[in-house]
Amino acid sequence: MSYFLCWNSKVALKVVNSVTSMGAANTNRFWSRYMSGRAKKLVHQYEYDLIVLGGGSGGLACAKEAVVNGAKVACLDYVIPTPIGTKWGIGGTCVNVGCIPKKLMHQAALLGESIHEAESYGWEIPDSQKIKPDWGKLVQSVQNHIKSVNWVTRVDLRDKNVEYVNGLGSFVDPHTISAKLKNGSERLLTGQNIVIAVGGRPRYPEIPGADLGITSDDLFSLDHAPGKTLVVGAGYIGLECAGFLNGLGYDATVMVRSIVLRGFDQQMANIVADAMVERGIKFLHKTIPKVVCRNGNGRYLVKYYNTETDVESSDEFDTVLWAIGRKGLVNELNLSNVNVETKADKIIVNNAEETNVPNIYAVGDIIHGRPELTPVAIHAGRLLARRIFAGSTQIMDYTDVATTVFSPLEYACVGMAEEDAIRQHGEDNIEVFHGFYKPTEFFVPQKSVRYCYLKAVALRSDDQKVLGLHYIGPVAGEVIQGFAAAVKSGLTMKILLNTVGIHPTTAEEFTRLSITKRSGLDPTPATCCS
Ligand code: FAD
Ligand code: NA7
Repeated sequence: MSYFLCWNSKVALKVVNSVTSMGAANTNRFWSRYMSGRAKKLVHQYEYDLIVLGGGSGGLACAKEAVVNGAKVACLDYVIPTPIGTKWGIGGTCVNVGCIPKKLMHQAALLGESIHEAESYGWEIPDSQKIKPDWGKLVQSVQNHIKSVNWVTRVDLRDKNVEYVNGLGSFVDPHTISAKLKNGSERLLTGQNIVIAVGGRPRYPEIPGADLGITSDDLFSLDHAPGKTLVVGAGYIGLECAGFLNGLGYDATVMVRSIVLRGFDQQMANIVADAMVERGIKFLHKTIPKVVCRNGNGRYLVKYYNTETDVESSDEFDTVLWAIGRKGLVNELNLSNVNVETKADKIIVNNAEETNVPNIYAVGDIIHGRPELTPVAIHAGRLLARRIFAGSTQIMDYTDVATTVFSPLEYACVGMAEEDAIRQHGEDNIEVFHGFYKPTEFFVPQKSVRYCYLKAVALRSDDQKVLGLHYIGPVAGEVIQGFAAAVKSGLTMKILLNTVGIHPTTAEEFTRLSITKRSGLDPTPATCCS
């Protein structure tokens, strides 16, 4: 019994209660099975019940939840500076160089648009044509917010009794972590359980002059205005960065290697790109960079190659931004000391986020084959802590995760892309309801409604279960979040079309979807209320 009493009292109580209600033979069988399995993980023969490597979205959520469930926890976080020396505080990618600064810059760009729209609504704005953003001031405001979040995060960890170690963690053995501290010294920590939540960092291409470009890790704290910018990569991050740079008044070009927004519904992806072109963002399709070099005038000359036409061209830019995907930070972990299996710079886990080594787990961007999103990392981290320390059996459900691309005209979706639904169920078994729509607030300033479009991908069977919802338009994330809960609850077209809308909103358009693609009818409405 003393074996059990030394760990988390809540778990101990549950186990002891269930054991005392068994017969003797069953009890012995229970002990041996339990000891060789989960209970073994909770013995206090190490300094910590849990060591978390990485103080980002997933790591912090897991560490804090573990403490709530009685564990003694240390969380290591360390940021390796970018090639141009940018570094940041605790909180990980989302807070420092991801979602948060991105959303703030997106908002700054939208506000610029709103200033001009405001005139048409009667606001008197002196010299509105001369309005331009102050990049330095914007960066300062964004960084001030980030610093305040860093500070609150540290206080929160202290209040919750998570020991924060500002050190780069690597494995010595499955229960021992070496932390390389800022002053160059090393500290060894031992833990019963280890969670790897080290996330990823942007990739650089393997071309001459790649080091002359920056990445999203540098952009949000750049000490000078980016000017004319080439964004290489047409994924989520590339489009978002090009979008807000253009909105802030900088010339932006997106270089697309193959397709735009791989992994997303391609009809929607192309509408997003068309809407960006309408705003003046340039796209170099089927193009790859060859070399970047410094020009005498302080700008960068980029030579690039069109893989379809075999034509090589070049142009000068003030900034080259690599947005060609992210690499999991496995190299620094010394995984060879513990033989944790990896694939393409990511860690392989099963559906319970367990690696092939029994006491080592992984969550967040570092795991292979899962969405790289903050709420995914947070939810998975929390559930993992509950499974390790509170006897929970709930596993993370990675299906129907909603997301938003914060392109100038935003795109949000939940569930399946149309092409994936067709691939999985066959074209004859899928019904796609779609429509263009006209946001009321776009009429007065005569904003383009050309690309405001939405669709529902459903099964064609009787109840027409909704497989995916896709929306391009204002405040897309806010629109889709609630529908995501409905999709997760088994939404059907019948329920959706029986839902009374809120007028006048853009979200209500989902409740008015009446035209199917199969019908061939024109999905363009005559008025805002048709
Ligand atoms: P991270 O947040 O990356 O945290 C890992 C931490 O571990 C980092 O602090 C890292 O420095 C540290 N670390 C690494 N190695 C070690 C080590 N060996 N020892 C100690 N510490 C280590 N997601 C959304 O949901 N919505 C968005 O709008 C969104 N926008 C994004 C915009 C951009 C530009 C980027 C880059 C990402 C965006 N994301 C967005 C993705 C989101 O930021 C990530 O999915 C999320 O941060 C992943 O969390 P994580 O805990 O797995 O890793
Ligand atoms: P993504 O979504 O992987 O997109 C990377 C983009 O970069 C994509 O368009 C790629 O084209 C392109 N790419 C990749 N390698 C190269 C090279 N070498 N040269 C030119 N273009 C290249 O990554 P993101 O960084 O946008 O987003 C990652 C996640 O972070 C995202 O899921 C969010 O959740 C947050 P391809 O389609 O492969 O031809």
